[in-house]
Amino acid sequence: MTDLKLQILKLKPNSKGVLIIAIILLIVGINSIIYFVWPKEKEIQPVPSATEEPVTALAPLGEFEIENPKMTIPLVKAEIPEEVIQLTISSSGFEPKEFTVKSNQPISLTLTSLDTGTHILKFDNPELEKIQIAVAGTTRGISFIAPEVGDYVFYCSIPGHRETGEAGIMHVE
Ligand SMILES: [Cu+2]
Repeated sequence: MTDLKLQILKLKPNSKGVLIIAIILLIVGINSIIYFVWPKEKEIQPVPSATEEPVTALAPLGEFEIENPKMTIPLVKAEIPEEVIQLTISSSGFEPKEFTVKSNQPISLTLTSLDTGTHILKFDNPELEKIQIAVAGTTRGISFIAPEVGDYVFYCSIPGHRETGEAGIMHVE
């Protein structure tokens, strides 16, 4: 009997010890999860936004950034694809003065100046403020997504040019 009591007495501190060890292991385990897993998730989160690539579309003049259309370098007129809407400009105005495109489709415009003066094609609509082609005896182009259905007035922004007839209308249908 005394031997059994001694054994129980010996056991009790042992089982307490096991419980304490188990609690310590549990705390260490939870801390490890918080330390190793949580910060990693936080580090991963900003990565996609930092490497986000601009959304592009394909137009007759090639790939372009939808949110940031840019005027091309000077182009060789003979190499411009057929699907491109080609305008000319001189002191007597744009030619053609009107053209039609389809809404929400990628389109390309080129502008060729027939004289040596500078001409800059711009649109009245603030939605199209990024669409500009500046030429001086050259041909340049720009690609963009055609806006909603409607008529959009374009003009030459060199002072005095609009007043002498350098203006036209882009019909979007
Ligand atoms: Cu002009």
